[in-house]
Amino acid sequence: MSYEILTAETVPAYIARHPALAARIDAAAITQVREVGDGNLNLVFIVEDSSGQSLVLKQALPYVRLVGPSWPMTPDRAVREAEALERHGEVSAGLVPQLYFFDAAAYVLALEDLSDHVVWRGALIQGLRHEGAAARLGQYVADVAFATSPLAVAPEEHLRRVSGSANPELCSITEALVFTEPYLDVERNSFLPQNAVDVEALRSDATMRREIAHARWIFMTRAEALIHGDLHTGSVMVRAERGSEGPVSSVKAFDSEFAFYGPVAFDLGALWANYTLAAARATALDDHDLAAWLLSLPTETWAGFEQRFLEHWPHRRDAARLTDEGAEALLGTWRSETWLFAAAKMARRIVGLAKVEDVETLDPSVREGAARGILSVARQAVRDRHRDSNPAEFGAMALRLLADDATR
Ligand code: SR1
Ligand code: MG
Repeated sequence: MSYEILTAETVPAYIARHPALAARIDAAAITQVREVGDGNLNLVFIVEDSSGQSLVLKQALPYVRLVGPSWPMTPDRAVREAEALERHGEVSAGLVPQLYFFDAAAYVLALEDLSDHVVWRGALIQGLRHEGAAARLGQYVADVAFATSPLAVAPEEHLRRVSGSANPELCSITEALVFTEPYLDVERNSFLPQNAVDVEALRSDATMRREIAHARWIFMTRAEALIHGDLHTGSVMVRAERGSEGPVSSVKAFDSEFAFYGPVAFDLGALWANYTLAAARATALDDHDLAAWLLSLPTETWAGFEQRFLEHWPHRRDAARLTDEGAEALLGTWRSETWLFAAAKMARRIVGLAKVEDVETLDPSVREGAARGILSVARQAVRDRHRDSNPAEFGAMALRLLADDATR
C-alpha cells in the first residue's frame, strides 16, 4: 500500500490540491503548520492561514507510530473514524469534532480545529476540574447507544451496518492489549520491578482471569451499537467557560478510529478506568480532595448516560415488544458490564503496552503504590459488580483501595 505521507512542509501543497478545503482555509496564505500528534498511531497537523482560519489534518500512518514501521497497521482505520464522526455527529450534536472532508486515497481527515480546548487527560493531571464534562460524555454514549442500535435502526439495516463497519485490525489490537497480553508473560508488557508481585497476583487470580475472559467474549460478540472504541480521557477535549476555569462549556470525543459495532458498556468502562487512573495519580501526590472528585465522576457519567438513554427510550422501535422493563434490564446489564470493562481497561494501562501519562510521569517511589492500587481496584471491581453495581459503590471502593495501596 502506497500513499503520500504528509509533512509540515508538504501540507500547504496538499491543501491547494483539494478544493473542498478552500472554504475552510486559504492555501495561498498559510502561515503555520504544526505537527502535534501525541497519540500512538497517527500524524496530526494544525494549519493556520493569515486571516486566522484554521483546521486540523489527521493522517493515518500505515504502521503503529508508537512502535514504528515494524508494526504495520491498516490505514483503513481512517475510514472507520470518518464514518463514526459522521454518524456520531448526526446523533449527538456538538459532542464530536466536525469533519470537514475525508480523503479516502490518502487517509486524511480534515477536522475542526479545537485549539481553544485542552485534552482532558492533561487537564486532569493539572488538577483542573471541568465540571459537567463527565455527564456530557455519558450523554454522548447514550445518544450513540440508542441511535445506532436496533432500538432506532431497522433490523436488516442494523445488520448491514454491523458488517459494513467491521474494524478487525483495530479490534484485534484491543483484544490483544486489553484482554490477553496483560495476563501473559509477553515482551510488549512492562512494569516496575517493585510491582512484579502485584502483576503475579493479578495473573494468578482465577476470578479475575475468568471475568476478563468474559469481558473479552462480550467485546468480540456483542454488536450493540457503533461505539467509539477507545474512549479514554486522552480521546476527549474540553473547554472551560472562562479560559481554563469554570464549568465545562464544550466537550468533544475525538479519535474514534477504533469504532465498531460493539458493547455499549465498553465506552463507559473506558471512562471509569481513566478517572481511576487519574485518581491514582492524585492519591500518590497526596491530593485526596482531587482523588475524591475524580472518583465522583463514574457516578456523574452513569447518571448522564442513564438519564439521556431514558429520554430516548419512548422513541424506540418496536415498543410493543420492548416494554419499560426492557430498559431496566438493559441498564442493569450495562451498569454491571461497565465495572467489568473498567477493570480490564485500567489493568492494561499498568501491565501492557501503551501506558498513560497520569501514572508514567509519577516518580517511581510513588508510582509503585499507584500501580498496586489500580490493580487492586481492578481485581475488586470484577467481584463487587455482582453484589451492587451502583456507580457510587465503585467510586467509594476505588478511593479506599487507592489510599490503602499508596502507602503499602
Ligand atoms: C498500538 S495502539 C495502542 C493503544 O493506543 C490506543 O489509544 C488504544 O488504546 C490502543 O490500545
Ligand atoms: Mg487514540
